[in-house]
Amino acid sequence: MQQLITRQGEPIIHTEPLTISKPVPGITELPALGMDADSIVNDFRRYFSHTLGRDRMCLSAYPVYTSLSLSLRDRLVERWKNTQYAYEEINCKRTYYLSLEFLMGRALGNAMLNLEVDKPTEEALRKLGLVLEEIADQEHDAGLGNGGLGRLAACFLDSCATLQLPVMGYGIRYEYGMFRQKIDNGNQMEEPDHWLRDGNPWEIERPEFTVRVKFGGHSEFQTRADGGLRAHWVNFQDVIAVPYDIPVPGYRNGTVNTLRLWKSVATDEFNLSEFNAGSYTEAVAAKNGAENITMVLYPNDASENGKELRLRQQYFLASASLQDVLRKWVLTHGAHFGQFADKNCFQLNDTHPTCAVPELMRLLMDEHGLDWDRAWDITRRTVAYTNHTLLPEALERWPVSMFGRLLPRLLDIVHEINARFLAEVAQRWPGDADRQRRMSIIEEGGEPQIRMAYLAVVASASVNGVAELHSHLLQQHLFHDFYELWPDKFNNKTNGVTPRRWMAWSNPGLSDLITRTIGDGWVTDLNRLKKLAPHADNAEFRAEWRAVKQANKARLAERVQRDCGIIFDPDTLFDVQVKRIHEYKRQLLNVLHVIHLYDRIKRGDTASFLPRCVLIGGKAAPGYLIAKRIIKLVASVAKVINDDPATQGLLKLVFFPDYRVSAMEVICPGTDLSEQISTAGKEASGTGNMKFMMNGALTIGTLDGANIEIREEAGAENFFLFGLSAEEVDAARENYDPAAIIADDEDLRRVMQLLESGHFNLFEPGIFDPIIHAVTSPRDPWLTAADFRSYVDAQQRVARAYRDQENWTRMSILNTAASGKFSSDRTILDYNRDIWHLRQVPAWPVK
Ligand code: 26Q
Repeated sequence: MQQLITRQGEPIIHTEPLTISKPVPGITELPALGMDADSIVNDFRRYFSHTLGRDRMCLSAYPVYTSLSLSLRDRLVERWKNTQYAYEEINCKRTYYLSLEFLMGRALGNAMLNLEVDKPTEEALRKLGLVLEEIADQEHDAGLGNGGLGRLAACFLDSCATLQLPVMGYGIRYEYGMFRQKIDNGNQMEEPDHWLRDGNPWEIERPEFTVRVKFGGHSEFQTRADGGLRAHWVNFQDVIAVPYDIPVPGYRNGTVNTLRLWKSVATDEFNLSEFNAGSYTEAVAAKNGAENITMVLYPNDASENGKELRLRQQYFLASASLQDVLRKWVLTHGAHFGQFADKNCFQLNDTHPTCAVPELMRLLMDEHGLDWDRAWDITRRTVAYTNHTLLPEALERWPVSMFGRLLPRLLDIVHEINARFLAEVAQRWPGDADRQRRMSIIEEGGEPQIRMAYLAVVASASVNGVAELHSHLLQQHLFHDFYELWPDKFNNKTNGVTPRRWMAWSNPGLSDLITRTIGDGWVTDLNRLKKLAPHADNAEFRAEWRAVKQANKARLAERVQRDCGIIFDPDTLFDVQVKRIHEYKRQLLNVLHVIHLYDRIKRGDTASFLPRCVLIGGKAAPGYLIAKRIIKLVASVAKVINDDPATQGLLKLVFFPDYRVSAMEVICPGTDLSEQISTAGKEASGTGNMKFMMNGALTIGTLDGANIEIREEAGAENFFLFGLSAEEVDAARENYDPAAIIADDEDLRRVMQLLESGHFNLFEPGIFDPIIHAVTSPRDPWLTAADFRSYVDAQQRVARAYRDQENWTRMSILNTAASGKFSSDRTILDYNRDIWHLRQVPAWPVK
């Protein structure tokens, strides 16, 4: 990477904000804004005509979207201030959710719903002669995340605001979010997602809270008056972090919390030596080095290890956020840190922000003068860590050499943490050198590496997994040594999703029916959905439930026709798998089943054939070649099936391009069957599984992640279970023989023969060989062949069940009724009860 441009000690040119000498309360005094249609119309007109300067001839829809968004944002800002005043007034404890990803999706509909101006806004648009769907469709998804982990952070923010908890999100304002996926001849093509190009009406820049983040240089030590050492980070290069705030409204409760995203900017300083040497353009061009830190989201959902720019992003987020928190602390408490740990908590969303551990130590010691023991006590009491994966290839490690070059002072601190920790291990298990080696934060042997997960565990007051099985496996395998040392640190927090976006907003038909039946309390108390269960026996209610699903399927079918050019018949079973493309998630198993159905049709075995439409969607990491080949396979099989007259009315398959949050809002309500078919023990939780369940889809799934809890809640009779358990998976690997399994199973044999014959790739011979090889290899980690028979049998049970529409509808209702546990409100209340211990603080009313 380019050298960053500033050097310590060089002149600073206007980076310090101008301030007014004292507060001027009068400048914020305004009457409360009306929440009725006419007030919204007025504000809309002013923004459109005056602020944006558009006239009646304007035919572009984006300024219309912007004007409406700014009108609603004003109403959020009123409540935002009153929320912050309430928090400041009582000086409450706060939690900071640190995450490299916040997959927020669109904000307009969410603001309408949570502010309770959905009806007035629709009326306002009617008066203006505008159509909501068209305007809402203008908004670029805020795609600042890869998948589950990023969307979880977004659902958590919604729940925290709804529960009136003082929680703030800290993240990165990527210039380019998750790439847009185009499918060209079945191949994934990535296009940059320049989501900010047309402006983002939901963000407010706060240059007054700019901070500096240092990189490079080295440490020097000075003896303090008390004889201790004080470290100085010298010869660094620095980058400016500018915060942008995004309002996060709670559900109809006056609370608006904050998501603060950092953008990196070069300092205004120039490298004067280069400047004076006449290298003006080089000095200016070097700004790129600083500005590219927040340029682009890494599009891998399993870590792409060792990329220096990624480490820069991680430290940039951690340092800027901690400096921001400490600035606020010093403002009200001065240099007294005695209460700090009682008032602050940092929740790490996976290991990605784990630089926060040594950075908090550094700031407390080097900038605020605390000694090691006090700083360590504060760190260990304030930091908590959530793990999201067991896959060894996804565990973050940084080469000590790179870490030390970029963050020399932090490496000193990591070494010291490790030395003290290993002394503790030696105390507990004297002479157990192997255990010391196993548990060391620094992995030796070969290039020494920092194990970020171990650093997070050692420094945290709490370590949690994201579903019962996952947390259990963390304790028994990945962190077993640590669990023996500190059993009380470990706990489970089963994931959840917000029912506001995933039911109330995206499925208004179902929401209305539910509200008419059991009242509207379910939106913030999802366990009330249990009251739907008795209505499953009511034929009239079932008919209404079915009509809603039918309308949602019609909406999804329209979308499939628009985006894939294929006609889905809403009278068939809609069978859906949408998630990142990954071998462990086994989209391949799904395709093998579809090929099997096609084979049945071709050989005339259609006597009891249930017509179905299969939709598969998701993005592959750009460098994950086998995942991209799986997409190609789906597209190729789809082409053969959809073009073959024999499948007419029986079978369709599509690969749905550019799967994202706003697409899920249409897909989820229109789904009958939710595919959750990962190799057991590999999917930490899954959260799409929960969204489908709430919307009345039935699940076909393995005993993996939160599927286990979904089945427990729904009842085994309302869930299509198949496949090996996590324990059986481990045992099966011993002498796994896929060739024998294929030879013994006529259906699988015929499927593999079709694949091997090149039937789906007539003009591209050999392209699926890597896939065939993966399935037939005795070393296939995902045991695809092992679960094929059991999966096909479960799909047969699905088909039988679906043919009995009355009973299917019953099961659908019972799934929704049992989905209360999977509200992120429940998850957040669990985090708060066991880890954060925050008070719920109502916002000041808007008067
Ligand atoms: C790390 C380093 C470098 C580049 C990228 C990454 C990286 C980025 C994102 C690693 C992992 C992720 C995302 C992981 C993720 O989404 N995990 C999912 O988290 C969900 C929420 O807990 C779970 O439901 C899923 O089971 C889990 O796969």
